[in-house]
Amino acid sequence: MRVAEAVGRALAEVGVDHVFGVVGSGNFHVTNAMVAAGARFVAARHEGGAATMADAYARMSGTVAAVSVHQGCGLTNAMTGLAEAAKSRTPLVVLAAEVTQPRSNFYVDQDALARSVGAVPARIGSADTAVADAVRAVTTAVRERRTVLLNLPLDLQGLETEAPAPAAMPPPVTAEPDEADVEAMVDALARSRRPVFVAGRGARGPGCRAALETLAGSCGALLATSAVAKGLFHDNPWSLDVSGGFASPAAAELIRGADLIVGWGCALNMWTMRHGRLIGPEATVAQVDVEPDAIGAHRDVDLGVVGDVRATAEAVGARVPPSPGYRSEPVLEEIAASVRWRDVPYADNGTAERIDSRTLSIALDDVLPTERVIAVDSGNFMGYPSMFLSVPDEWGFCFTQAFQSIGLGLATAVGAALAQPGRLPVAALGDGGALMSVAELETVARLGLPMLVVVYNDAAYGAEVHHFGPDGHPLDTVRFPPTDIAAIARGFGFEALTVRSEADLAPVSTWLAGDRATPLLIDAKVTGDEPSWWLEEAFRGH
Ligand SMILES: Cc1ncc(C[n+]2csc(CCOP(=O)(O)OP(=O)(O)O)c2C)c(N)n1
Ligand SMILES: [Mg+2]
Repeated sequence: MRVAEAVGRALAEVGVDHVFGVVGSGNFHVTNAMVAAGARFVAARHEGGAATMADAYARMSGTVAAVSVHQGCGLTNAMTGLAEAAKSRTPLVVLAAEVTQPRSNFYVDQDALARSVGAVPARIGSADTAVADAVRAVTTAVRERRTVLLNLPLDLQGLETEAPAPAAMPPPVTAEPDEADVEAMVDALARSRRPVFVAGRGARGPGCRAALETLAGSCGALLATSAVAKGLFHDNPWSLDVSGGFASPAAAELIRGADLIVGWGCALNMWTMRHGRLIGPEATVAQVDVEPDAIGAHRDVDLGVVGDVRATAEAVGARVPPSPGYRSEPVLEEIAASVRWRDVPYADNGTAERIDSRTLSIALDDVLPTERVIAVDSGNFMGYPSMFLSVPDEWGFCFTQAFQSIGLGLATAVGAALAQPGRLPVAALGDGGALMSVAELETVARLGLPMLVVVYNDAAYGAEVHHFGPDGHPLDTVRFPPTDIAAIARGFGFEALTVRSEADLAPVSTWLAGDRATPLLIDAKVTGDEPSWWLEEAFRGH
């Protein structure tokens, strides 16, 4: 068997069952070998799309995924999505063909590219070690939660190899917390009268939700998440939804009232903590993370516990003395009445030509089925779909914003849709991000995904308009003539609507009631005269 074939087969055999990519000569054989061994190949129309589809697939399935790209330019096209994945510690294996002759047109220093975005460079070193090298790349991706670039040198790909059966991956290791740290956390919780838990990406693992809810129930903690873990405590009556810039005024006030904030698998970064403004002057801050380097990386913490979220929550839960803590009847009532953004009164700023983004989002929240998975692009608009559309659990929200890139939302929705096929996938995009990634509309239509794409179209890079407009700067570089995105979508095979008022949304119900064999795009002409609340908040922080 040839090296390329042996590598592809080994990857599929150790469990990489989805591979996203754009196939060229250099990755043709390895990709086909994965397909022959049972993996599903998803053709994207741009490698940037492929990388983000794989990232979202891995996040929303809780597994590892692969990206397959051509040498050089295939990899450079994927780099923005790979930076996002690497920063988010998504387990990904990127199969990249590689030329080793510096005079080749395709030459680029692929190791340097990987390192520059925080991915781990790896390589098939020889025909003899090919399978072991491939399995090692998957092991690193899964065990260390890394994005691994596995280079496949072209001059090795055609060599013969024995292709031994791949070794099984070593079993996962649970990071048990230190006894003394558990004791310190028990003490901190026992002393606290108003604890708030903020759960992050590290709390999305098996059993974490139950362990945290049980512990929070014992010590009377209120529950919140970072944006990437939105949905984790969805139906818990003590849930404040997302902490940080996205939080509603009532949620922010309750978090600010905490005397102890515990980040569980959560960086407690400037977004989640509003540059520290959600931490009251008297509050103690604790953080639990499997990685020692993560503790205190974004802010000083009074107590750091190195350990797995579930193992730590269970160990602490076994000893913490029961207390009502922050939980009282008035707090429960306040959460029920005013934590959801859609319950916060607002003055609708819609016109005959344009719909208010809040009105649009609330109307969609009412009509869309509960079983949904929402992917959100970047921009001024992003808070509306993130906070006005509810999601059933942590598998219902995919937030690829670690690199703050626009243009990743649509591909995110594709990966999420494939990982959660029982749910309605919703891609919420700005017009800027939608047009940047427009090629993947073809992928959505070709795959027959039952997707709803909502474009919050203000004919502008609204984030920039609101950033610079108030200071009187010229805005011609960030404003655009109107674009008929509905017509563009029809060209790709979508059904499409132009929406200027709530009444224009009526056909959405008809589409939902049908077989959804054709995806639907809503080109919502939204008002663009006000910055969203979270953007204003973010500017204040800088
Ligand atoms: C790849 C990339 N390029 C540029 C930016 C800077 N940027 C941030 S938001 C934004 C505007 C996005 O416009 P749109 O998608 O229409 O959303 P809106 O802000 O109008 O709601 C831009 C250009 C970025 N974050 N990422
Ligand atoms: Mg816009």
